[in-house]
Amino acid sequence: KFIKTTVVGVTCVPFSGGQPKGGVDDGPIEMVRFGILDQIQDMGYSVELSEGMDKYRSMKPASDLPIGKMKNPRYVSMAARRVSDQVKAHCEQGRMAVTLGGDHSIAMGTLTGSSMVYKDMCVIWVDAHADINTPETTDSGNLHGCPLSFLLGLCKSEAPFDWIEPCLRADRLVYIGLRDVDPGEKAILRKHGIKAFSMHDVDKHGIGKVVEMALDHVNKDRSLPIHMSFDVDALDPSVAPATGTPVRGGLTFREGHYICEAVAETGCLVALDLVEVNPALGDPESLRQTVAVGCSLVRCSLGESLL
Ligand code: 4U7
Ligand code: MN
Ligand code: MN
Ligand code: MN
Repeated sequence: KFIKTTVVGVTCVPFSGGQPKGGVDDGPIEMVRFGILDQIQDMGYSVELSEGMDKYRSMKPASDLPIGKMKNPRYVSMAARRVSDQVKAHCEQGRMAVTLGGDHSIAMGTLTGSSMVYKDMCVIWVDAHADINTPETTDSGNLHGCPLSFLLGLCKSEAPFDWIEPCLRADRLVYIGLRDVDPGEKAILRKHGIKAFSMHDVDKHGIGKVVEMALDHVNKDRSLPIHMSFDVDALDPSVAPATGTPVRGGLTFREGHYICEAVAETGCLVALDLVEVNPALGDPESLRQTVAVGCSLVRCSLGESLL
C-alpha cells in the first residue's frame, strides 16, 4: 500500500550505548553472517544497505558524563540521529526500512526517521518491557528503556536530545508481549491511555485475537502505515536466550512469528526494527538460536510465510 519498490533498505546499527552490556553491538553483524541479507534477496527483494556501519562505534565521545540519571546521553543521541537520517532516506525512496540493532535506544532514531516520511503512521512495539521511562522515572539510567518517552514528547526537549521532535501520538502506539513494566511506566501508560497487550492478554485471548485487537486499536481500517519495533526479549528466553534483559514467561516461537506474519499480511508495514540480539551472552548454541530467530522474524515480517 505504501511501499513503492521491491527494495529493502537495511540499516545495521552496531550500538550498545543505551545499556551497560557489551556484545549487543555485534547483533547486526551476526545476523548478516547468518545470511539475513541473502535471505531477503532470495525472497525476491533487492537490498540497499546503509553506508558506514563502522561509524557507529567510532562516534563514541571521549567523555560522556551522565546528565541527571541518563547514561551515555551524547553517544546515544548522536547514534540515534544518524539512524534517523538513514531510515528516513530509505523511507523517502519508498523502500521498506529494516533496522538491525543494537540496543533499543536506537528506536529514537528509527521512528523519528520513518515518521518524517509517514506522518500518520502507527507503531506496534513488541517487547517484554514498555521502554517508556522518562529521564526522571528511569531507575537504571539506561536509555534503551526510554525511547518512547522522547518520541511521544513526554520529556522536555533538552540537549543533547533537543533534535527529537515528538512524532508519535499515544493513541497510535500499541504494545504486545509486556511482562516487566516499572511502576513509573505503568503510571505513564495509564495517564496517556496507551493500549498494551501483556502476556496475560496473550494467555487469555490467544495471539490471533490479540494481534487483531492491537491492529484494530491503532489501525482500524488497515489504512495507515505501520512501523513495528521488535525487541527480541519479547520472546521467551527459551526461544531467544542471547539478550541483555531476558524475562521469563514470554512469547513462544510461533506467537512471535504469528505477530510478524499478521503484520506482513496487512500490507501496511513500512519499517521494522529487530533489536537487542546480544551474541556475547550465553553459549554458542544460545547465540545461534537467537540470531536465527531474529532473522526468521525479519523474513516473516517481509511476508515469507504468506501464500
Ligand atoms: B529494553 C528497565 F528497569 N525498565 O528502564 C529499565 F527493568 O529495550 C528495563 O526493552 C529496560 O530491553 C529494558 O532499565 C529495555 C528495567
Ligand atoms: Mn525489552
Ligand atoms: Mn526494548
Ligand atoms: Mn532488552
